[in-house]
Amino acid sequence: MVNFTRSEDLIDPLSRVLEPPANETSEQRAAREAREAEARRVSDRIDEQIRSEKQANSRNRAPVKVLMLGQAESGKSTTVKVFQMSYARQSWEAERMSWRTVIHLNLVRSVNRILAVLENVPETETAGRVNLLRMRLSPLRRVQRDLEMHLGLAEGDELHAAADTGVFRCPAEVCLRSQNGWANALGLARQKTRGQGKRSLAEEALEVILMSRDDIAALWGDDEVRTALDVRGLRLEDQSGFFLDDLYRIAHRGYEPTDDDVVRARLRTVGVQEFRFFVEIGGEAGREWIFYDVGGSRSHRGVWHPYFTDVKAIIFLAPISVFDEKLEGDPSVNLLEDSIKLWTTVCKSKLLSKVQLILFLNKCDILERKLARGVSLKRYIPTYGDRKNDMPTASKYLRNQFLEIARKQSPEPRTVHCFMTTAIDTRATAKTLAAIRGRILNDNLQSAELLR
Ligand SMILES: Nc1nc2c(ncn2[C@@H]2O[C@H](COP(=O)(O)OP(=O)(O)OP(=O)(O)O)[C@@H](O)[C@H]2O)c(=O)[nH]1
Ligand SMILES: [Mg+2]
Repeated sequence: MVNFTRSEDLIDPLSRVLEPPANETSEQRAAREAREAEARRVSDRIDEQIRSEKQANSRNRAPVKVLMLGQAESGKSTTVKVFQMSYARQSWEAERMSWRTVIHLNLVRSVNRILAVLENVPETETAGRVNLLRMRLSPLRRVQRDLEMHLGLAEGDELHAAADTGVFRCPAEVCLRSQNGWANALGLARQKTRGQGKRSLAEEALEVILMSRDDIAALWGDDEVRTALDVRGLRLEDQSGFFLDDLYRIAHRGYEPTDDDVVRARLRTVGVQEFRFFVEIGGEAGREWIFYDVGGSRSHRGVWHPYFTDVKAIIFLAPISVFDEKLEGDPSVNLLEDSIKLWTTVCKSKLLSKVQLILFLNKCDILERKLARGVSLKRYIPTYGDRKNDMPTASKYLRNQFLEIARKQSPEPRTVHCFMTTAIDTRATAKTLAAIRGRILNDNLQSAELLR
């Protein structure tokens, strides 16, 4: 039994050992005190060492903050997805299924887009076939509406994800808001539209998609339809959220999105979305990375500014395949020009002059396909001159142009790490991110692209 009141009367054997001997001489006492002083010094040194190790550890463990910049559809969110897929596998796996409905909506949108583009095909045999399919596929218009509603969007709106949780209406568009990853935004919307004991709109939509599969296949598989789309400048294969080639795999009750499907799914970001991942593998396990993923369209750029301070690095994405495309809503602006202007602004900024700049010249796969089918770079970029219209020459030229802007416009000499990327190529992007991770962590500013 423990009796606390008697504890003072008891003599602990250890305190006896530690007491100085009763008949100690003055020399013995001096020697003992010297020993004790030395022991104290050693102990203080160890304490100090532990304290500074703790401090260093907490500095090392501070979250790494990265800002993703670039115009709309440049691949910012895609790059964040590949980071999550590579280093925060648990949250990636947990969120994967929430992309199913987005992918089904991406698919249905493609079909409705084809039908809309071919609305006024002149009276030919193809037009007859398309009109028949249009009639048979007309329920997909409602399916698109239902899926958009299921995801918290209004009819005809693009698919969006943005900061904070909830669905809100911003000028001319409805957006999904989530600060805590994709699943939260998408799952939240799903719960909202699911009644008690009823099938969700997404489940009902899938039934209609299943019934329409063969007609969708007939539409997409029709060579003359493809030609008509080509003539009208619609190359769906090069567009975001293209899943028509995977129709039978995706339009399936047991469908579970693969890593590649999630990376290729299109969900537009609005405002600034914050992603927090705890790295699960390697020596850096446990370290938190925070990505600020901004909405890239022009109307959303006003909210970027507060995120310019306090980040360790910026990953700027410029989709170099867009050299022959126009800005949505303002056909007077060439998309590559818009990207170059944005890059110039970022390079010029005094606020960002100390931040590591990483440049992804993205969508190289689409650029390569465009050049291979003869789309002329010179026609859109006269300064390209008579250089070869091939991938190695074009990528070198564009890379030099972007790096030259950084060299000329940066307020002080700085390093830019430049990579030619295809963000949807998950293996290659994971490799690039692995290289970048090390550089960001070590503040290693030495590289071949050192600009002085
Ligand atoms: N073919 C191809 N598609 C890409 C590449 N990078 C991204 N995409 C696709 O392009 C679409 C747009 O990518 P996002 O990552 O959503 O673009 P974003 O920069 O976040 O766009 P906002 O959120 O509107 O600012 C997605 O469907 C991606 O799968 C690429 O290198 N090649
Ligand atoms: Mg985005």
